[in-house]
Amino acid sequence: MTQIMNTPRLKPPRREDGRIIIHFDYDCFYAQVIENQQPALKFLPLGIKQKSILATCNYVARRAGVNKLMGISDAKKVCPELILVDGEDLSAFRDVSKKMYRLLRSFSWNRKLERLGLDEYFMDVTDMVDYNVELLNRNALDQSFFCLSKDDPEQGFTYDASSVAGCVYGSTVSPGQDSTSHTQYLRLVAASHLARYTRMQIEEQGYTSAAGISTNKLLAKLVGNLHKPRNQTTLLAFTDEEVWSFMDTHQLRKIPGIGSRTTSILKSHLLPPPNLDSNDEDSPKEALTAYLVRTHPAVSPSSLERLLFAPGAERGLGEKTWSLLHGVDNSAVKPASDVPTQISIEDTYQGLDEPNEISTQLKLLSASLLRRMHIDLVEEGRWIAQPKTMRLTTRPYRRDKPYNWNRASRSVSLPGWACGLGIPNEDIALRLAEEVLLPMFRRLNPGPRGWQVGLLNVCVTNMIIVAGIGEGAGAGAGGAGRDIGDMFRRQEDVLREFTAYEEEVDDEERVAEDDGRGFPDEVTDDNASGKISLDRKEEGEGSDVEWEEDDHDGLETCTKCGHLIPSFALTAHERYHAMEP
Ligand code: DCP
Ligand code: MG
Ligand code: MG
Repeated sequence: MTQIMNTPRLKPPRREDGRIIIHFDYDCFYAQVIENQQPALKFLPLGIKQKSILATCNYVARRAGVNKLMGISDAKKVCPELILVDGEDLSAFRDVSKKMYRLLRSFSWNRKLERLGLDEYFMDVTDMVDYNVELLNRNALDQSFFCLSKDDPEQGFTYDASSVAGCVYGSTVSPGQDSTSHTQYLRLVAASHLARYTRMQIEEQGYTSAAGISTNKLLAKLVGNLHKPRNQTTLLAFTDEEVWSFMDTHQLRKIPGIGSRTTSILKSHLLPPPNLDSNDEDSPKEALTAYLVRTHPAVSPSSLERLLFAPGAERGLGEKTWSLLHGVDNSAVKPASDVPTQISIEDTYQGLDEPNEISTQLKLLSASLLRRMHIDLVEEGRWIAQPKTMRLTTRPYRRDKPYNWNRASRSVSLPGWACGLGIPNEDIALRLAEEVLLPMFRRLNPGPRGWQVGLLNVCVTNMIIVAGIGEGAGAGAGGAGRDIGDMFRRQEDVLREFTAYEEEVDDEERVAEDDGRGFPDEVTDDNASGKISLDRKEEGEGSDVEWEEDDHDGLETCTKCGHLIPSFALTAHERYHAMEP
């Protein structure tokens, strides 16, 4: 869809295009993991089931009319021969995700490689691209060589630098040699070939993927969605207008970083009231495009700030939304790390009210958290990082209230024995549930009963890198986590969780079991224990959850500087003040 460009009423945000970023997203990720375990399934329609819905399905099933996040009964109606495999245990998916991450990391020079959810990665390839564009012989572009190592000039691949590898969105004619855009074009071309080469390497490991190539994370992710599966798209947009026209085609809700709250506020302000006689959800009245918001006479960074304001809401949300609408996203690709910033496990219930039910669930959650801690944080029998804080979050079950209604959390220091090795995990899990989680639960939910618990989330965070091991950010700088520089880097990691693009792979767990958005979902009885299942998950969730507006639960005001700090980061924050001269 082409939009007529209006002369901007307001100064548009400044766009930086100095970086080149590739976004990778695996095709039907969970389904591919299962197919690799049972290759016969590759040619049959396959759905991965979580409670009553499909977390994903393979492309054979998609061709038969099945969609991601469809209810199982609907999917079976559309495709009776659909094979269902249970996908509630995420361990296999996590393992593959980790392996692929390490493979991609081996290509990166600057180690700027960020994982988003389990199946997406951003890679900042600016340094590799600029080095290779510098080497180009502009008279023989079709016979170029892409160097993958500065030290070994033979390591790399030949490519045709006169044309983009894969699909293109935007100008189909390459800018002439004399044009100012020519070098930028060559940079994007080189990156498109690097993306293709990397995707081929991943295919050798048995996984197909899609990629997007552009100058920031937002544009790379969006453009990569255009040609899936097993394909890639490069955004050739050299002017502001070209970038805006790409952004304008998107539904507001599809823009990472613009959450459901923002969308619903803007819908209610900018769209005419819905026609109550019409049940058509997709009627044009429901559609709010980026174009409509960007060009609306009432919309400006300050009006957005006012509209989106809520107590405790992220500051600068108006400016941020305004920037995203213009395709501007200056957020950095975070450096690679082996250590997640937090690990959390949660489950949802239809109102737990019995002390023994709570205790049973806390024991189950504690055991699976401990299993995950061992998978992610223990290597060769040693901890590569140890969490220092444990947090419990609860929320009562109320169908008529928003998702986060009355959500409350408490954090405590994680006792040292929780990271004991050589003690059976079951014993530690039991002790954690009884000595740490239950007392926290009682403080969060005073009173003998009547709590009607709808959610329990157990999380460990505030990771301290164990000296000498680990190669990622914040690792290896000095003695037993006492090195000051190391400590600051760690703190940065902890506080980083509050940026719009949180690296929280672990939130995938939450999404797998709970919608994670700001609005309640329809729930149905799943089994007698009071657990619930979700009927509906929104398309595009999961890995996208990190791009949501921040969830401001559990924030505490620092008594020294007045900043709102997440409770789990408070210890690190206080250490920071203690270090000040
Ligand atoms: N996922 C989930 N719940 C969601 C969204 C995703 O459990 N609400 C899981 C299942 C997916 C994986 O995360 O396999 C990756 O999500 P994607 O949105 O990238 O979906 P796929 O990789 O399955 O499909 P596509 O080929 O469209 O990328
Ligand atoms: Mg995917
Ligand atoms: Mg994905």
